[in-house]
Amino acid sequence: MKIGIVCYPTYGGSGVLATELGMALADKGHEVHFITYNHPVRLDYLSHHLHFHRVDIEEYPLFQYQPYELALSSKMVEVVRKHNLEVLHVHYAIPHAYAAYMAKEMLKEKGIFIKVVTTLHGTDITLVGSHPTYKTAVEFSINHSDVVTAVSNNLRQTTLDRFNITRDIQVVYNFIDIKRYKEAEAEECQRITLAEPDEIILTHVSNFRAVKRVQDVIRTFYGVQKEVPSKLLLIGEGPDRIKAENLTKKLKISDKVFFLGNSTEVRKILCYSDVFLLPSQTESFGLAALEAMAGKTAIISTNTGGLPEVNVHGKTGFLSDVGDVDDMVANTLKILKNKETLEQFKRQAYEHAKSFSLDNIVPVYEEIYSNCLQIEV
Ligand code: GMT
Repeated sequence: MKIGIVCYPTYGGSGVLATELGMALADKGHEVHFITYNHPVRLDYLSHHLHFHRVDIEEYPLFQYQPYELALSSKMVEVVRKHNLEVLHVHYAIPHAYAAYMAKEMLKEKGIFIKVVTTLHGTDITLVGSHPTYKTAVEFSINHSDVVTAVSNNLRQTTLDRFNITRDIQVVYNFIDIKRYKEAEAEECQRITLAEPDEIILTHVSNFRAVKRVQDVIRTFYGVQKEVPSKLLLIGEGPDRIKAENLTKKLKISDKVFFLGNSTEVRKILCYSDVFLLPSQTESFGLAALEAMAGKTAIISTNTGGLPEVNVHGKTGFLSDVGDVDDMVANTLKILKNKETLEQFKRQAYEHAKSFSLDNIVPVYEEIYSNCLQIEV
């Protein structure tokens, strides 16, 4: 099949998932075209099966805001026509689903009938999408896609609760390529460079937005390091990073906390990790937690959104109420009670991660594409 993938090319979960999906589809022989404003960060190679088309934006003095949707939908039309694409798979509703609808209508005028699959990822529904500024357009573009998927049961239900949806939404969980985690583990895991042999390593990966509650990560670590020798690694960049750094200074734990910035080496860093902290306010799925589980890491997370569908309480880690730092500390210490308990949680996390393996999920998307090609125009 010839598939166009539209996503945010950044470190956010939806862009990561879309990129991994595109690469997996190309590996299976499909022709995949990424259409986005920058080279996706996780796209490590291009081939005759894998292409990238940049959406250029023209600056014009009249525009206070550049009309990205216009540029994107025009680019979609151009790429669909030039490469005879059959399906456009757009990740994150805003503004991708809306731009895809416009592209579809423009193509229809030229006698080309492209199919549009929209995948809802989370904040496009829970935070930004349901805001009155965008709600009407988001609802319209969900209802006018050929197929709509959501990354968890919780996100599907939230979408149905918040919008007037007149169609089905299929749940397709996010996935990981478990083989690549095994490779990262097989390469030498340089744990010793970061911590003493008797020290526990806790990790957090995010884009440091308010929704991630990074200060709860720091506070949880503060409680843990009082009881157990440990280090905290934080990967990512974003608006709350400075606040988090200031909190580590205030709590006098700066020497145990490392801010590593954005990284494309997340898999390698996760191989050091014992416990992953994800105390988010809301999380439709928690791909970062799944990636940590694939790297054999136990999870301490909140019980919000789709997180309970990924992190199984008492098995892969523990769930706490949003903001209940004391409970997160107590749960982390339960996991760190002794070496055997920690190893058991890490093993169970890895085993559970396997059920979200690429080999199980990518065929679901392939089936969705081939089914939607059968939908009458
Ligand atoms: O919140 C992020 O880290 C980025 C955001 C995105 O769309 O780029 O993530 C959302 O999509 C991910 C992939 O499906 C999910 O794993 C995240 O849970 C979701 N984030 C939220 O719901 C806050």
